[in-house]
Amino acid sequence: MTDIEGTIDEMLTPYPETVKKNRKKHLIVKDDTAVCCPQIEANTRTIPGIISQRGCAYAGCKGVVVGPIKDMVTITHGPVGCGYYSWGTRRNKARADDATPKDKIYSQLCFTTDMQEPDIVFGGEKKLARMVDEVVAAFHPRAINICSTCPVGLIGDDIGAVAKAAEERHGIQVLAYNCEGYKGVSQSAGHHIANNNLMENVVGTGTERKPGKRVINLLGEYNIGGDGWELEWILGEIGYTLNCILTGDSSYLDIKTLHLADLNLVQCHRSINYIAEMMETKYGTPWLKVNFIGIEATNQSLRQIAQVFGDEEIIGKTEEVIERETARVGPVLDQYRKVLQGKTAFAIVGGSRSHHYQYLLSDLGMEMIIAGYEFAHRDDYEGRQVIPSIKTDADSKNIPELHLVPDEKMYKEAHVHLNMSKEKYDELKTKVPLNYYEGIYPNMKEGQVIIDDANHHEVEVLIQTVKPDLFLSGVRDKYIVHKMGVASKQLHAYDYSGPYAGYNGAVNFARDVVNALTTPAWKLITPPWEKEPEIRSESNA
Ligand code: CFM
Repeated sequence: MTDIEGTIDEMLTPYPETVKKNRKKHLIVKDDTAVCCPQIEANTRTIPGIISQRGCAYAGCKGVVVGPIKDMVTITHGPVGCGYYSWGTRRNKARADDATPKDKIYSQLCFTTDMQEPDIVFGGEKKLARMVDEVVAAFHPRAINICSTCPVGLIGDDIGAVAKAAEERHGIQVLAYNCEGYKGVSQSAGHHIANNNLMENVVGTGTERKPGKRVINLLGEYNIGGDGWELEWILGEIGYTLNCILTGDSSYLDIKTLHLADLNLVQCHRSINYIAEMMETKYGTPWLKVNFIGIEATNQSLRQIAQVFGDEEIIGKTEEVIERETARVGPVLDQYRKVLQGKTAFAIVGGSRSHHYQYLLSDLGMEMIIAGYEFAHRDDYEGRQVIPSIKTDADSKNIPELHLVPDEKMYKEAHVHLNMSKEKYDELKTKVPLNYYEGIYPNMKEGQVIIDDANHHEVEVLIQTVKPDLFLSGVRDKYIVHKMGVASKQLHAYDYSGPYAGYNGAVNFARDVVNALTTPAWKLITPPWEKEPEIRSESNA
């Protein structure tokens, strides 16, 4: 047994047998000699009683996918808590532009029906309808989202009917999302619910293609800390027309025209792969998994996009930007690398960032020795080829699968979208991994650990025994880990910093990590386990 396998064994020891058996399936130590795929267990229910870091379906739908759409008002139908705690905490930035002036930006506001006991007893539909009327009268949004929270599903309010009637009254689109928190095992369910609704009702309803030879969408980029804006100028300078960043700084108007783009780029596979796949089926739009976190990763993604379009002009301009930007930030990163070289990191983040940040860490001479996700699916770990073999359980059946067919009028084969011959497209597919994501596993090294849906106990044991130099996670465990004497950075909200994407982003990240690792504060901290014995409950003693 290797050291890390011993640590994992020890970590699982306090659990009852059934829990131990369950949790083992969510842990993989990378083994280069393994003949088969790891078959990690993922996207299944967290064991009751264990506090892990997941969110709920409402969080995934409202908080992640539809809430950031800047010119739509998103109403949380439910008691005030869900609306309040999902208000403005994700740093998905948005700005005014010609199409969306300042008075049409609502993504930073919080709208909720604030259901009270009488609404729970007698139903909240009338209150919701009144709220839609008030919102229209006061804000005149282009369209409205209604996101339901748990009690709405329990009492059976028909938000679809309320939305339909409101559409007729006001002549604007009102979309209803049955994204009650319990609809899935995590926020991942909410991503899917949101993707379905946008795809069914918004995408494809616009008619004006933005000008340009190469119109692209950037899907699954939420402009946290301004990441999307960093990519906007890079892609713009190279010669692409960025039609829509979904949903970072995105507008309802742009989402209507997603289908008019030539190519979809997918940054976060977990939250948006549904739209990418459905657009491939319905409109024939090809998609490319990209990663703009890290210099090498950014360069590789830009080169692959250029290859997809394939003309000399775009390939030349891409190389020019890569050369200039890499040379510009290189010396700055060299300085930071002096501090960071050889340092280790442990990351548990959502459903895609652990993979993305492996590349940036590696640019800085660091190694991610433990990589975890909260709610990823097996394909995010092992690659999309496993999708047909994933068993559907009762929880995944809660979310309707849309079975789309090619659109009679708007479907075009992928090579037509890219303005090339079928032969050339087939050849392109052998060089660029179109419509595919390989997952995090192939990028892990021998002996490194993958952990799915980790909980506080497991994080504590791993931090104490593996002693990484840096922990990358969220606010829920940031301060616990700080108190253990280990630097911790939030990779969800970036600790009020960012952007971390692209070239300038890499510099910002390196600076923040160097600051975190070198602050004199660490000299003032003695980790608790060095001065106090561990306190355990009776049943575990
Ligand atoms: Fe995608 Fe995200 Fe992520 Fe995600 Fe998220 Fe986020 Fe995330 Mo927090 S959409 S899966 S549900 S990249 S909010 S912008 S940082 S957990 S790793």
